[in-house]
Amino acid sequence: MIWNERIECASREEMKAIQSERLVDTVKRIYHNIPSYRKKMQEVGLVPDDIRSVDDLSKLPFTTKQDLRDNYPFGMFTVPMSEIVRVHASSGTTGKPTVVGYTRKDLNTWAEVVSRTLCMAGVHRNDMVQIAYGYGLFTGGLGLHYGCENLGASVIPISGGNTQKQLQLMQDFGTSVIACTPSYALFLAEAMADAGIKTEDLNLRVGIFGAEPWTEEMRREIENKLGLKAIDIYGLSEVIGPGVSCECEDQCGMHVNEDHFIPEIIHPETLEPLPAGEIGELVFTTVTKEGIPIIRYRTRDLTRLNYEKCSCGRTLVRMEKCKGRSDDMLIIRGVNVFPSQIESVLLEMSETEPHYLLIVEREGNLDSLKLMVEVQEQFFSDEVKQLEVLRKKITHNIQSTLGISVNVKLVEPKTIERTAGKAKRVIDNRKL
Ligand code: DLL
Repeated sequence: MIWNERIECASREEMKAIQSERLVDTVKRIYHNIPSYRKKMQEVGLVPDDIRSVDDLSKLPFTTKQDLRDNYPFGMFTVPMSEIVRVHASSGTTGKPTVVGYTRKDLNTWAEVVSRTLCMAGVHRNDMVQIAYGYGLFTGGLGLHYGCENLGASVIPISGGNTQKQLQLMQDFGTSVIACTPSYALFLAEAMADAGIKTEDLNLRVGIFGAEPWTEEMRREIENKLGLKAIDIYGLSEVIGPGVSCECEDQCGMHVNEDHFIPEIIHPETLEPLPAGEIGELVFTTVTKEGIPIIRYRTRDLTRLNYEKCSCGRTLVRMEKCKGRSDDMLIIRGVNVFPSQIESVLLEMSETEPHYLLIVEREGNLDSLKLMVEVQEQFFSDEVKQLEVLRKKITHNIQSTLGISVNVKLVEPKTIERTAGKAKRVIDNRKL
């Protein structure tokens, strides 16, 4: 089923009843099949019968990326390998990748939640969807792929990169939906401008952008440059992949598919659950997965939840755009800095491009932050004085918004490395 009114517009009581029944079953399966999680429950004196409804969720121990690494590769799977029909893996910045496995039923669930999200975003069976997320171990490409097919749309499985080909197919095939990371969307826009292609030459209507944090300013920029509605889609491989949540056409928060994935917000340090509306770390419990069900997975993503009914009519809880991660937050001389805040400052200025790199160094005991940012072609002049004025302006704007001083270096357009996947925005050279 694609548009599922019974679930997407359920009352809170109805949703809690569905979640509770599924949670009780999941906890039993995990307890009996995953020794490491059973041990965690035993350590806090819990048995499966103690969990009777979602109200008991907060009694359960958390799961982290480290748990998946410690059980690498398949130690967290709850079914025999003969039941697993697909594996994906997420590359971490350190250590071994985290591996996840899907049964046939899991793949069906995944296709269903992705098609549900596409439907929310206004995609339909007459659309031509160009999937420029990477295909492979990353969940982006194949996750979107099967969701689109399930919806009945036409899929162009081009994968990431190969920008000229992307533009060619967009024109020749009349692509109406593009799915890729928001940073790649900007890169495509840049390549379009270089090739003299205008938005009117294309048939784009919707963009399904996710897999990395992006700001409202970036949304506006992408919408203007590509001539489409930019929709935020969220997910993580440990939970299922893309399709955990997604914005509807009203673009006011991402509806979580909470009949499958129960969200909670916790304080990232005390780990206590926070009341609805407060910003904290997002935690997910899957309640329908078979291959690798997961309990209270700490995503490290910072956001807040809104349980009010949406203007679109859906009651599925909404999560706000991610504010960054509890672990990519930089602390520069005591000030918490999110790369997205710097991005917002840059995007408010007409002279800069949204391509930047933050480099953190430690000299003695002092942290310093360097920002390399691309200047728009027309502002990049050989006149040192003009560039110095711009450099001072950026430094000032960041100082007044974030309260930190930053050493700004202006670079020519297109000198910061582009990727077809997730953009790397921070290099932290501190040995902390
Ligand atoms: O990035 C799955 C995905 C693919 C989502 C395509 C959306 C589109 P992982 O590689 O496991 O999975 O990375 C998950 O990426 O914990 C967030 O930090 C970040 N992330 C994903 N979507 C968003 C988003 C895929 N819309 C990690 N906004 C997550 C902000 C996002 N961050």
